[in-house]
Amino acid sequence: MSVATDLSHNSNANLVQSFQALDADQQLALFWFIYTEMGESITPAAPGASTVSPTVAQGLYDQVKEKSQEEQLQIQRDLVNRTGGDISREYGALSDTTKLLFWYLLAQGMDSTEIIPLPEGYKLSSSAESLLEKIKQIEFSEQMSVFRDIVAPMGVDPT
Ligand code: 45D
Repeated sequence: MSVATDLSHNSNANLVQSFQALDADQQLALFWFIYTEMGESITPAAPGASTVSPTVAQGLYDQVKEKSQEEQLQIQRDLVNRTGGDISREYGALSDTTKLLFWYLLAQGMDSTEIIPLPEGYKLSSSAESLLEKIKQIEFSEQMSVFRDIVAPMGVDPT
């Protein structure tokens, strides 16, 4: 591995750790701001090009969509906190890429008002804000690997 790759790997691991050090609400809020920043650069990959299961991600999303706004928020807090019930366990069984697609669907659901939105005027903490700036500066492919590492351990191991 080249020195450059190695360095970027280390700093990406730091970004993931800094993200995980935030409380659950700040993680959710930061993740939302990331989505609003990069939303347009996310182009759904060609089906079959990866280990993503669009139907599975959609099925889990549809279950969340049916819940009340309060429950939708609780479900997402549970995922971040690695607690919770059925949804957290079903989430835990997904591949990392499918987890990422599921979060993407949730964010789109917030856009379309199927999912509880951020409160009006909600502000990031300064540490979340500075993390957002750092994440904006790395390349798309690195962002993807950071996000994958962030969403991978969320939820509850179903086994
Ligand atoms: O009241 O097609 C707070 C792949 C405060 C491949 C709150 C891909 C209190 C296949 C907690 C803030 C999977 C790689 C409320 C595509 C309060 C493919 C609520 C790429 C209400 C497209 C906060 C996918 C809430 C990618 C509800 C790159 C926050 C996906 C919710 C990237 C935040 C997805 C959410 C990202 C954030 C998703 C749902 C960045 C989601 C971010």
